[in-house]
Amino acid sequence: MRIGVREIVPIILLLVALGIAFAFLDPSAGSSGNTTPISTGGGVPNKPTSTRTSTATPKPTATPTEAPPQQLASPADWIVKFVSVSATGSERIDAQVVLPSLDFSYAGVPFNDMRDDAWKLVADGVVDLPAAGRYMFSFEHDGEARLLVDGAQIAFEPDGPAMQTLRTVFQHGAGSLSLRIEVRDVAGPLKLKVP
Ligand SMILES: [Ca+2]
Repeated sequence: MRIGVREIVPIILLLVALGIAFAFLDPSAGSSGNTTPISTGGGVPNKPTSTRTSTATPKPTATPTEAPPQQLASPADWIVKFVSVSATGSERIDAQVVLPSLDFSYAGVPFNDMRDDAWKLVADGVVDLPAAGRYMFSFEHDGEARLLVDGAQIAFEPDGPAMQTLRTVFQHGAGSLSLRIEVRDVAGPLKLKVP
């Protein structure tokens, strides 16, 4: 069977028509199409994609989590105890005083009836936190130092040859926070300062 021009021309026309129809019907071909209506149609499904990009920005939410900790406010009052510690570890409160700030420096004993390198300062304060978060607290000390929050020890620093800064960061909920600083005289002077 011979295929003549009369048969080929309708076939080509049919193929061209099918090709044009396919280009309009297939949305995936729209991006490659040059006609205006198709490129406009292709632009519409792009918008949800860009919306997803903006929706997928919980990064600002993640940034506050990594924000620097807040400086813990100092308690309005400190209850300071001078505590004798015996060789067996038993403790006796020799004096107690309420002070607005802490700045101590003792080359020897604070009272004559106490023994050198056998006593400690215990300072208690309460801070009311307006919000939960990460808080930073630091104090300077010479002597063996501990920091307790709500009765639990969260930081310890042994005695050193000079004044040191014990710095700690911790998480705490809103509300009342009990702070306790302990500095024990183990050798040399005892110093404590809360900036
Ligand atoms: Ca000492």
